[in-house]
Amino acid sequence: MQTRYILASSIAGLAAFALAGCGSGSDSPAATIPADAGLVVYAGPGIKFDQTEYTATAGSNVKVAYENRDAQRHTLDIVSADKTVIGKELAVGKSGDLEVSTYNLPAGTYTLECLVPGHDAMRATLVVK
Ligand SMILES: [Cu+2]
Repeated sequence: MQTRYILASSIAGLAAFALAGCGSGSDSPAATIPADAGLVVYAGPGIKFDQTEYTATAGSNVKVAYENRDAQRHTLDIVSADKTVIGKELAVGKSGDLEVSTYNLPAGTYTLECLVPGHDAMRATLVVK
């Protein structure tokens, strides 16, 4: 499992390098974390996020990036204190997958959740201020 992860990471890294090198203006999905991301969350390795608490700056257009460091599918749902899912659910299917979306995030405390069945342990706190 660990070897597969390292191999997949190396291939993804090479692909990103090759894409950057050729400089084509393709509009394919983001291959790397955007420099202006207001929040970056990694899934795994294992059934967990990379941190138990995250912070972000409040705004109406906060860019959130979610990258998979695990071999299985994970989601990222931003849940407000009243249990409402904010905006789009991000989903990453395999190691190296990256999804990015923007969110309206007023100041407050949120929960980050992976809603894949059996992943109830994938919970983290997001403090937006
Ligand atoms: Cu998960």
